[in-house]
Amino acid sequence: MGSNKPSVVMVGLGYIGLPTAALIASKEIKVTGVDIHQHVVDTINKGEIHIVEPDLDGLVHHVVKEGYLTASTSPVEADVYLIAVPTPFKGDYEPDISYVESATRALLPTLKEGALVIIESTSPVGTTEKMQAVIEAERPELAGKIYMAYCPERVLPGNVIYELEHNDRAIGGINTESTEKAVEFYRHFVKGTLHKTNSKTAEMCKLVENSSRDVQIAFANELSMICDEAGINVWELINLANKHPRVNILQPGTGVGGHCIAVDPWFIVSEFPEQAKIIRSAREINNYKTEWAIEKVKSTALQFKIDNGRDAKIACMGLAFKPNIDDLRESPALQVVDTLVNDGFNVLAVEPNIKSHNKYEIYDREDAVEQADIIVYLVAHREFANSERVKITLDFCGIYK
Ligand code: SAJ
Repeated sequence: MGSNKPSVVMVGLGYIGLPTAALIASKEIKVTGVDIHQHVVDTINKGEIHIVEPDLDGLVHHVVKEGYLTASTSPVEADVYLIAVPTPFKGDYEPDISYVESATRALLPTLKEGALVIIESTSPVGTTEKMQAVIEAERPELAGKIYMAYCPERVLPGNVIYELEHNDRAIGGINTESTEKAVEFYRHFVKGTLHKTNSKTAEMCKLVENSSRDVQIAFANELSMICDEAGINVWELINLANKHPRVNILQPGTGVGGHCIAVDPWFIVSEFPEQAKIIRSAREINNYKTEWAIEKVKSTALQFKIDNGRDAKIACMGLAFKPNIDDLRESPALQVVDTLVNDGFNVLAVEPNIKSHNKYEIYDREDAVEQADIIVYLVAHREFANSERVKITLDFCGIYK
């Protein structure tokens, strides 16, 4: 790596790439951030940001002003290359690694002997070795002369800056030299413990972390539907069961949203369909929980109409994919509202973390409660805590636990 401060290229300036690039740059390491979107590059070069994440704006402003972070649409020569681009899935739940491959190909002209290439994007098992093969096919003279490793991010949206620096990391090289090189690099900016492994194990580790959470949430969601049939308060039940020293059940909700936990398990299922039975069921249960909630709201509204001779006004409390954030992407709560509205129900949307929405008028909490006939709690935002149980209430997220 030459001098003890390497030069760095970060490919992908999204929710992970930008905070990581900024954190590295804050250690007085020169970072070139690369993104295919010109407006992202322009925004960052002005010292501004294009995503919502606490404390990120100040950090980016500082490192751009000090000259440690610059953004560009194409990579430059560097000692270390990091890849943090999206890996979505295709329609049939098959992982799509085309962005990782394009990012790898974009590096090809600038790669030199001794460079270290690290993939951080969530990836199916074997991706790092596949990208090694891509590099060696296009630049055969570099075969065996560059280092490659996989190191997944595991930060929680909303707490990214802190977790980037303090979480432990699993670092897996294509060989032990690569692992060592990558560990040496992360030591510049990570305070958590750096655990050494191989690339395939590190790739699987990321998928397993999110699948584990998905399976645990599915257990809670399954319990909530069983308890509804049995006439048992699931929140009280879980609270009591968790008094056992070796039981720790998570919380049921409207379903599992966000762009990680609802996606990553499919990478395992699609590669290992015969073996991944619990992982697949968990995905299905968590998706079904949202459908189940929608049916509950609809049948309650239809009963209201039978009893009162008019359509119910339904206050939907929360649109975000989890409590106390403003992120509506892949949100089960939004799916409930979208379906109810599409099916002709009369909905008042409440989301204290956003001011406006392109499709829905956002109601003030008190106004919605006053106007509504049915109140549906979809996300346990702190603003909804201690709400009184008035009118007809459906609680999918434990407001009244
Ligand atoms: N949820 C429940 N019940 C629970 C906990 C969560 O229904 O008891 C729901 C949430 O409401 C939300 C979804 O699950 O809809 C996911 O929320 P989350 O807070 O569990 O996770 P994310 O998606 O914000 O972030 C996860 C984290 N992974 C793990 O905790 C194993 C984070 O550390 C990862 O870095 C991130 O995915 C990622 O980028 O992969």
